[in-house]
Amino acid sequence: MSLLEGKNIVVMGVANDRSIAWAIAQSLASQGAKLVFTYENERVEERVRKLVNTIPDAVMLPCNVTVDEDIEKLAGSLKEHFGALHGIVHSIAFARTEELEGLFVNTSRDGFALAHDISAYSLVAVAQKLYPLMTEGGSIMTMTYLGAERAMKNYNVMGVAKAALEASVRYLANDLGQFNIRVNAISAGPIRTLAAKGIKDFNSILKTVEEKAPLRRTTETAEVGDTAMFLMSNLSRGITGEVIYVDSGYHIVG
Ligand code: 0WD
Repeated sequence: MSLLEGKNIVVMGVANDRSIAWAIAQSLASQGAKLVFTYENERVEERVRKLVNTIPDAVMLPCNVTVDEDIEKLAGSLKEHFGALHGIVHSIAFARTEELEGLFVNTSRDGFALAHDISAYSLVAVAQKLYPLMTEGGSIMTMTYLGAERAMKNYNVMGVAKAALEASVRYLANDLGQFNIRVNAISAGPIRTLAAKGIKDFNSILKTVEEKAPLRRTTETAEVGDTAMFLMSNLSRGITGEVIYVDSGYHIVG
């Protein structure tokens, strides 16, 4: 039995084959979901195309989440392509490298705004424009990190943006529940991806997890992928407004 047979899902945030969104896509495809991928711009287009071509019937559409018209166009294209939409995977974040080291107190006004726009508001913008396509109910998920709840070294403005993202998940869940649309986040342990390259001392963060996490190992993208698949499926039908940890249990001890 395929858990996602007949489900149409848009996956946002594949930058390369290490992206968490790519592992999520693999899990979703393995359960029979029909996928549309969005990519930020021409810079990543060819790299993403090579990946997307390995998934039968998958389609690619451009969408920079800071541009409202891009999201509106995406809504139109998804309606044409799918008719009804059942799932949204939001796996997007950005902050300037110089704001991801040193003291949080030095965060600039525009750096703060940029990080919040791309990493938190974009979920609201995407949900706003796409939920009308979820006429048969749906599941929306995003990616967060423990730095939303704790002051963690170097995570800085991204931690504050993730706190806004997690609060947005709760408000969106409360708004959209009446349409049988669920909204959740996965809080992943640290994983070496392009985005993680921006975080200073990332190696020592990984080492601490290996030493202290109950499972004594770091998180693999496939583990996040399988939890995302659960969240997109009917198995999670009673769960909304939740943050689910896929972090080898680190948050209970760290
Ligand atoms: O340790 C980690 N890697 C963790 C990541 C632990 C816990 C959570 N996360 C989160 C990230 O904060 C992010 O929300 O998971 C999500 C995915 O991150 P990732 O897979 O680690 O990173 P990456 O492969 O870089 O994907 C993020 C992508 C961007 O990549 P680059 O590196 O090119 O900025 O988000 C996309 C872009 O593809 N992105 C955008 N997409 C559309 N419009 C935009 C934008 N304006 N900006 C960034």
